[in-house]
Amino acid sequence: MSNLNQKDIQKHLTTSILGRKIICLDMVNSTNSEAKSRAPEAVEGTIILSEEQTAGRGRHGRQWISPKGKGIWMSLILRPRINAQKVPQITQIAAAALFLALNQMGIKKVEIKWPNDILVNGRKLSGILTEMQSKGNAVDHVILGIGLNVNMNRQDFPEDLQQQATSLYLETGKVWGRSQLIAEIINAFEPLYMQYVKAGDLSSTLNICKEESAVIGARVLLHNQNLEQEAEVLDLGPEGELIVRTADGTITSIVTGEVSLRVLH
Ligand code: BTX
Repeated sequence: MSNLNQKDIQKHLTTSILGRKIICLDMVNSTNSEAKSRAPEAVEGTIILSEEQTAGRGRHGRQWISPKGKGIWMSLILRPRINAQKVPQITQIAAAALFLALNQMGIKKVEIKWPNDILVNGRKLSGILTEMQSKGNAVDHVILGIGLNVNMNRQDFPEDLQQQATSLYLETGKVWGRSQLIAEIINAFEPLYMQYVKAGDLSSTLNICKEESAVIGARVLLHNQNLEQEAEVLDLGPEGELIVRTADGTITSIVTGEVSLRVLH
């Protein structure tokens, strides 16, 4: 599998702002950390990719397995003029874009597991990590990190993940080129992102996140720090928040942030 380069990715790009500059590296600890340190000098839409991450991160300090050449480990540097409270929705926009891009590439049975995972056949194919730098309420920049398992086989995952995680190779039996896929993700992301940051319009994203949800209608276990609670997921609210009914019948909404959830069967 040849290394990623800017030219091959840009060949497939139809965007006007995102992806004008694409930096392809061999090895970093985390593309999100790399993007954060390059952010002060970077133009909006700069993309950092690495063949390998030695300390890829998920949410709450969790690890993201990122073996060499086998996946898409990328971070976008964004400068939305929005309030800090509006940033979690960028994760939902990325989830909708991933759904569209995978669909476009012919991948079926893709579902969005609120707030930041993409499942195929119930297994995790991709995860999103959105981080930001703000001064008070004003956002300076957002780093949108996306990890997508492309050509990993079972043994590339540690044993405890082998049943929960998947890759495009494992789902389709075919080895995938990464450049077009990267471009399709960015192509799908840009219009949804622009609608949101320019017009405050999240409706297209929400339609996709609702229709393709892995959790709406499901019973889930919510974890919030040390608290665990069972709930039924009813819907997504207008800001992409999760609307749940807890065991005592109370209906509440949960904003992306501290909460993780597991679907109960
Ligand atoms: P998350 O906290 O929702 O998921 C992390 C959990 O997912 C881990 O605890 C583990 O159970 C499982 N996991 C770890 N690696 C993989 C994998 N390769 N495939 C499937 N499941 C896995 C999800 O966080 C957000 C991940 C974002 C990763 C991108 S990669 C580019 C950017 N740089 C960086 O450091 N992180 C982001």
